[in-house]
Amino acid sequence: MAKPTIIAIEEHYADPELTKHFPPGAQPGVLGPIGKKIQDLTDVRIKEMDEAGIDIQVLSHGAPATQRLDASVAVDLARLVNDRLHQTCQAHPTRFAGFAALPTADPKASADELERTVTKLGFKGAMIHGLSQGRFLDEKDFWPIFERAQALDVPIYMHPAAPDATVVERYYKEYTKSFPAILNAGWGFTVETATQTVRLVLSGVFEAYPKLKIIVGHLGEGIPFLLWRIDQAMSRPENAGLSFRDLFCKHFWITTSGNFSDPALLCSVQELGADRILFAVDWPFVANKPAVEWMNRVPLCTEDRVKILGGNAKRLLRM
Ligand code: GRE
Ligand code: ZN
Repeated sequence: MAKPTIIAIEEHYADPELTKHFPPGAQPGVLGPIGKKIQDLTDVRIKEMDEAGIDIQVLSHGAPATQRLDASVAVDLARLVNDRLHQTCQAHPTRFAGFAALPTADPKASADELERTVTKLGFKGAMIHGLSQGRFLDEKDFWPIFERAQALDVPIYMHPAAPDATVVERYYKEYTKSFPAILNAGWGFTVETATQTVRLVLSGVFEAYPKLKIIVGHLGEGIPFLLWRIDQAMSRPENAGLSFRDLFCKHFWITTSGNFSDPALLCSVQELGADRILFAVDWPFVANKPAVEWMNRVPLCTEDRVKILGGNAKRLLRM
């Protein structure tokens, strides 16, 4: 059988024009060996893609991108950063595609920037990282972004970012020194993004925008495993109201980023179906090769494996 096309869709880069606006320590990935890789857009990146057999990376800025910046800075900066990402994609059109950074402090400007990057630059959607200046995405002020995403028929990728400072203080501080990853990949990212997911479903945004598409990484941030219990506790079917499971399964796509677990994948396939699962690595925080090697031995039929590796991305992102 011919090698299936492999498209990885949560693959980060860092633009120095943006990272210089981060407070020190706000992005775990800009220092050290990972920092070197995340800023590389050609050499190590393409070499490591080739070594693993990854054909295309859909590039997104690393967390927290423009989510913690004031509108006075973020609107122009997002435009600049997206234009620079577009240049990278144009230099390697067979290897890279892009997700936009949005200046969420200004929701209307974010909707306009989403439209500009999709219609003029060929971007595949946008990625939003955690809270926007402390505010949850389900607040109605942000709905113009979802309205435009639906109109353009592109997904919004809800990526984690570090928990709010009050959460760090109350829930994690005793362990952050010995286990800094408790704030990100180890636990904090998961809780943060699962919470945003639950809030989004409860908010009514999917009733308002019935064709809205949302992507979450890390095999759904635990939601597939917990779906029965969440649905049992919070659905309101008695008056034709919310069915949590129906809304989640209708509006969400999940990726394999940084979570190469057979039991978690099989649970996700059972809840959402193989059409809703897309391959991602989370490079450079996670290595490419183990991700592809894992996919090559997952206990799924070839047809499903090929869909997850690239077929579903081709359809969802129109590639
Ligand atoms: C990320 O995906 O953005 C990320 C971090 C820090 C640690 C792990 C990780 O920013 O996946
Ligand atoms: Zn990531």
